[in-house]
Amino acid sequence: MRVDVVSIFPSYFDGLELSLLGKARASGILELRVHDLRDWTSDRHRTVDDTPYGGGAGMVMKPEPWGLALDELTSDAGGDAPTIIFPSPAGEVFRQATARQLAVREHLIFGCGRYEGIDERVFEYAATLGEVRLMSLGDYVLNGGEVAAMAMIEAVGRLIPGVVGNPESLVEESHEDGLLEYPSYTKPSTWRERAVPDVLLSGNHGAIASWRREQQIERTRTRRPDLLPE
Ligand code: 5OB
Repeated sequence: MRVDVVSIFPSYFDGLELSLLGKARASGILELRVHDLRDWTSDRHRTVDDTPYGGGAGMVMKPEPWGLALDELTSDAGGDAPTIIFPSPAGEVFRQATARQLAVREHLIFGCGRYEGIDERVFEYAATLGEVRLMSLGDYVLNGGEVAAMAMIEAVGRLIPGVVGNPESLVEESHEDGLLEYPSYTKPSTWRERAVPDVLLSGNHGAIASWRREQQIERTRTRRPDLLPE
C-alpha cells in the first residue's frame, strides 16, 4: 500500500516511523510519503491560506496548492483510483470497519487541512481524481487534520497483512468483534491484596473462554451500550 500525506506540518508524522508501521515500511508492505503542501506554492512567502469570501473569522486554505499536490500524487495512472481522505470534523466517523475498508486499498492520500478549512472546490476537484472521503475522528475539536490522519494511518496500517506479527492478536482487539476487550492479568497472582480471578488460574480453557466473553459483554453494556444491538 502507498500512503501519501499532504500537510503544512509534515514533521508531525516523524513519530509514525517509530511505531509498528516502521516494520511495515522496512519490509516494503507500506510506503509512507509525507509532503509539505508549501512545496506546491510558487510565491515568495509560500502562501497556503487567504481570507474567506463572504467574511468571517479565520483563514481558508487556497485551492491552487492543493490542486497541484493532488495532480502530482495521482499522476501515476496505473492501478485503481486512489482513495483521498480529508480528515474533517464534518466528515463521517472513522471506525474499525472504515479501517478495514481502507486497508485493502492500493493508494491512500490524506489531505490535512488547518485553519478554518479548505476551499470547498478542492473536494469537488479531488472527486475527479479518486474516491473522496471526509473522515472525523469523533465529536471534538482539533487544530487540524494531522493528529486525526496519524490515528487513521496507524489503524489502517496495522491491518495490512504482514504488519502485525500474530493475526490472532488482530481478531482479539477491542472493536474487531464489536465488543470491548476482556480484562487482562499477569503475575503476581495476588498484588496489594488483589487476587486474579480464580477461573484464570483454573486451567479450564472452556470456563476461561466463557468468562472472558461474559466480561466483554458486561463491559460493553456498562461502558459502551451504543455498540450493542438494540
Ligand atoms: N475533529 N476529527 C475530529 C477531526 C477533527 C478535526 C479535524 C480533522 C478531523 O481538523 C480540524
